[in-house]
Amino acid sequence: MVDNYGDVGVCWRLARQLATEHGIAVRLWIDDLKSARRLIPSLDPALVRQLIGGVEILAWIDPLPVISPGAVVIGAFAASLPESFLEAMALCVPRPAWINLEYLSAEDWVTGCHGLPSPHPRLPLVQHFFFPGLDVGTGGLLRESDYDVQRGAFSREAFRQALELPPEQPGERMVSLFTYENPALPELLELWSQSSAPVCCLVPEGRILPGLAAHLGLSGLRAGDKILHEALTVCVLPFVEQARYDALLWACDLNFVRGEDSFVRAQWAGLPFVWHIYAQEEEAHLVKLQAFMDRYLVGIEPSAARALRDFWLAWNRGEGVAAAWPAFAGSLPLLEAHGPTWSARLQQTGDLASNLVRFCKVEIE
Ligand code: TRH
Repeated sequence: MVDNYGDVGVCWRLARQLATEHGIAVRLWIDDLKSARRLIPSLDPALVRQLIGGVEILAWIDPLPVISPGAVVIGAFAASLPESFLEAMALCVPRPAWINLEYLSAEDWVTGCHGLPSPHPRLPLVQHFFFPGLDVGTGGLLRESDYDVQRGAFSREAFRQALELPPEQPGERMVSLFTYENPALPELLELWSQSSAPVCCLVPEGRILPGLAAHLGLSGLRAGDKILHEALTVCVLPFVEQARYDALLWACDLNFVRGEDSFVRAQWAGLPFVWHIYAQEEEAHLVKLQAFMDRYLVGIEPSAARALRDFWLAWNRGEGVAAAWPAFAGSLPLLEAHGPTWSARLQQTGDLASNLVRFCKVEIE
């Protein structure tokens, strides 16, 4: 992790779910406890071992302490396991199930690669690829079994009060902005400032604050700041514990999300969203972005589909955002209606943690 939280975010979410919903003893090795503390505020980065939320969290230090491997070993996001640990795995009887948990992609090849074995070149170990995904035949997406209960208990009014947000104005659109730095940000903010309907933009503390402050003519911004700029109100929110991030999505009419985990949570929220994908070399990410849009937009009225494609591409390229906004804003009611249909479709794949447990118990000998 380098000022990104997706990797630890997915691992922490999965670990908690395996522990609390499946009753599994989970050890989570993290190589950057300081960054992880942003999502897990009770974490003490000075401790090499601690128990939080039913999960044993261990500092991934070099050399790794001698420890007997669990029945299942998951290397997430291409993490290479230390040689000494692999050797300990090879000596286990029976040998642990060894999973390589991959990044999420909506590309077609994922279904064909999900579950494939990959023997270790030297040791008697076989690693299996486990791909999150959108379709039946992939590992699915992480979704807690009590998600609907949590959502049902959510009150937008209580959320506003807890954050001491200004009272809702008639016709106001509430937007969350959790995104990477973007040269198009000033353009979008200017558009919202000039819009006929008020826009309340909730920005979690993070890397876009300097750019945002510069646009607003301020030397800096911090959690709690509320700035009124014509029709736009910008409210800076504290970065909250991971389990509380969903509430921000539920509270808003439109969510800007990024990376992997917040992108998935926006889909469960079933509300219109804009995905800022994590940039890769040679624009490989744009292929992934297109693959997702192709799936997500099936069944949507063509003009709304076109509006979403244009706006998402403009946002990800960092240009043409103002030109693409009016049509996108106009299509939000259709996208709002589409959200629950999409979320229901995703649920047909089953949740990733349950799929993973079944895969380890049933499909790996
Ligand atoms: O932080 P990210 O950009 O993570 C990225 C991507 O996952 C990318 O694929 C990966 O390769 C790179 O990290 C290293 O975005 P993401 O995935 O949405 O993760 C953010 C996490 O932060 C997510 O779990 C939600 C959580 N979060 C909170 O816990 N509290 C908050 O207040 C906010 C705004 C987010």
